[in-house]
Amino acid sequence: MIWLKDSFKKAYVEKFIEIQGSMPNTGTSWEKYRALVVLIKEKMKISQAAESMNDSSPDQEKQVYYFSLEFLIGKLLSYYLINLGIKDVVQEGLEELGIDLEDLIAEENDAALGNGGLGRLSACYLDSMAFLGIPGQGNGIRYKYGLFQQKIVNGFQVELPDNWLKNEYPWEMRKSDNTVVVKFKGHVRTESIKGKLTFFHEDYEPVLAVPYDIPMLGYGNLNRINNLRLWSAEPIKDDLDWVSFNQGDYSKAVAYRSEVEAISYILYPEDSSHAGRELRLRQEYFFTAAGLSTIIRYFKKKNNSFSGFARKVAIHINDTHPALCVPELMRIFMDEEDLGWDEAWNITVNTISFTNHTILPEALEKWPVEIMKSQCPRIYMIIEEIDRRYREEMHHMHPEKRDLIEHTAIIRDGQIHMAHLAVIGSNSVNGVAELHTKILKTQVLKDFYTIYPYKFNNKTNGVSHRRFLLEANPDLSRLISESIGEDWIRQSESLEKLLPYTSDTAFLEKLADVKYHNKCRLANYINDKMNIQVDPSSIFDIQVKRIHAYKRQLLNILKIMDLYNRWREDPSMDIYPTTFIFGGKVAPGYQYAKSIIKLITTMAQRINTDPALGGKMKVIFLENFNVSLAEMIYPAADISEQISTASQEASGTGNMKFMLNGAITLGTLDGANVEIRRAVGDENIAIFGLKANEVMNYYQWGGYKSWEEYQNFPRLKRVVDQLVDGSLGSSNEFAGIYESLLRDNDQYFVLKDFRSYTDTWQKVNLWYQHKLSWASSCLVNIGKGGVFSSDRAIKEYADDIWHVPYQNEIPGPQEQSGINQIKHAYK
Ligand code: 26V
Repeated sequence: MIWLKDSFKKAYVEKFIEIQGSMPNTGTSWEKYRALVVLIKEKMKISQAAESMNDSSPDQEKQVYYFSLEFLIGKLLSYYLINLGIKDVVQEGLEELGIDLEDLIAEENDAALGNGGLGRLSACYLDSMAFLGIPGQGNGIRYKYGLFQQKIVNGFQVELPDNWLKNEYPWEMRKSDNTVVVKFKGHVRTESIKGKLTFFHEDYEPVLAVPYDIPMLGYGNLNRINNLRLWSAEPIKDDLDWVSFNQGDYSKAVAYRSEVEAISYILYPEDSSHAGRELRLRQEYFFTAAGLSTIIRYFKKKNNSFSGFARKVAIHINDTHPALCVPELMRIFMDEEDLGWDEAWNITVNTISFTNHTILPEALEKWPVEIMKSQCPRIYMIIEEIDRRYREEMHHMHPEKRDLIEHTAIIRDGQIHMAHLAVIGSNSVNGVAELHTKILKTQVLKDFYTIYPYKFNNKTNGVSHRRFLLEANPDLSRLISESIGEDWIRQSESLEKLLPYTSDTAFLEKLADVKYHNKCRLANYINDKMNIQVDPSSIFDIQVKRIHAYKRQLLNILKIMDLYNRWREDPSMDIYPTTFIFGGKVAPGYQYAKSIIKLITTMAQRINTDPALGGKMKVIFLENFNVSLAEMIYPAADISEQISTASQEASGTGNMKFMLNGAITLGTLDGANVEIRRAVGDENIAIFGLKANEVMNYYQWGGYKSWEEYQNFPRLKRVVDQLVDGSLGSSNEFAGIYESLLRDNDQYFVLKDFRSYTDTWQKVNLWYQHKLSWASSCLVNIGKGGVFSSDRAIKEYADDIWHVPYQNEIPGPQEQSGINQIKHAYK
């Protein structure tokens, strides 16, 4: 190993000198970080180039393109060092140069080009595709500003811009040569040329789409480095000339420039309500059109007819945000490649597949016809034609079902229904957990399910167990590998080999030690950031996720208020000391959820400073929850709060990350919690509350009276009253919450589930005190967590939807070519 370390040191020092013109010890941490990234990136490029030289066969492998407006990738350096198998060597080598790798890792900005679960899922899926050797490329937007950074000031959320590109982002590579023009606005002129209707898009506004590629490197697989291609919008070079030539107006030139730059300026921070903003539509068309042009260009290099397109290309659309892929692909085939409608339509549908991620009606995308028509006139014409043909076909097949046609049409009441476009224009429609898929089939998309039953399928979400366990929890990973070997890193299901240890006291004690250590790490962080001491031997009861009414952070804080009331009444109450931890961002305009943060921080202030409690309870709101913080939080959790109103959380993925780190889920039977319960068994999870069918029956038929719950349970009445009776201060800050619960009849059944939630929490609290039984259940959760790896999910997508092969075997040490190759590169 010495040779490797020495050659790394030599290469690193040379690279540093080449970039900075000085020795590393004179540089800043940022400069040292950048030199390391550039060095690694170059080694990857060498291997990529070698790989493409091998790819001379005329028969191109099928490519998967994952279109998503969000990729929440987090930091890459430390993770890639692990994937390359060189973290230890690099760490030691740098240490000998007087450099602490941790300082360099700290320099990297989290790439936060996503809001939450949906964006992180796309990042996990790219990770697994690279690991499994699937040629899978991501396609998205290079937002200049990612998800806002959250500060808590006087207990309120304040948003700060996330200027993540301020210092340059050394992982990305600008590919100016692959720039394309995306056309907005203007008019379509139709002309019959040799008997064929031909369409000319004229007076359009040209927008340059410039791609930046970020390499996606999977564990031990340097042979397959995929790309995340992110597009940046720029005005055409001679924009002044262009605009003044066309419009003769200088102020228009200025307006043009800023309108163009707005497209990739910032990520929309809403993830649960569709506002129908023009700029958002421009973002959607922009990255869709740019991404498709890359696909077509690459395809044409290798093929001379489009007949085999769907066999060589799979395009996946992550939610409806890229659904304009359907009409845009049609446009390219017909207007640019001269295919007829029927052939173009066949290829389009056979190429595109679609994942739905939410049933919240307010999140379903609908675009006013007028906006679509003015921004994308040719696309609008094609959507109209798809709609017309769909209606005609349905009328032909089901002449008696006029309602069915109206319910499923794409254009209705002056709006374009993007989910309908996505379902009609794709060959596969999947939900993200069993329950969610069932709700899609029987409620939200039930009419489509009767028309196209064969399109519907379930793909339960998965998470990268290498990022959220191997990287995030090194102590647990070591303990696992020492006991069952390292297979689990490549084959997550091997974690099941841990199950025999559930009765091994010595092992369970080690497991508890690891957890304690991780809790100390988080406790230190809390102390450093907030100057609050929390006891690492207390229970860490954690809820981290976006703040939203349906996720019911409110239920959690009402539980804490109730506990605090009871403790003050009876200080001898037998409850094990607990630290309640929250984290998560709120969309800036979502006032209700902002008042939930204020309620949490108000209670935290009160409880944390109450000397009479003797530290039995602490409440922490961790600001700026992001991927890096998540990696510290999951390993430190005892209780994972997954308490959404049943039926509302499509899947959840935090639930899986907690589970893999040995936390016990306290949750409703919602999303993937249903499958987690099935995997671990009733005795290793704590389930409470209404079931999805009960909730949906109430929604459909009524019959719920939140007032009665309030009246009939004094402990509940007391906490609800405290929201407005002055106990929490004189302002009427929480009146909105109070009204949502009583006047608006508690849409998310917080009051209805309060009793079973607090009872179940109390049982969990008692259970924790039986250390061995608890640790044994934690271990069952880890052992059964393997099925929730994104490797499993991606294999299912590859088998059932994309029809692409993947590497499934565990290579022996000599076959781990990626690692061997990089070692070779360093020689
Ligand atoms: C919707 C909208 C509406 C317009 C404004 C911007 C915007 C941005 C994102 C979305 C999509 C929301 C859907 C979503 O995030 N679903 C979550 O997907 C996770 C991954 O499948 C899943 O685990 C969560 O349960 C689900 O809520």
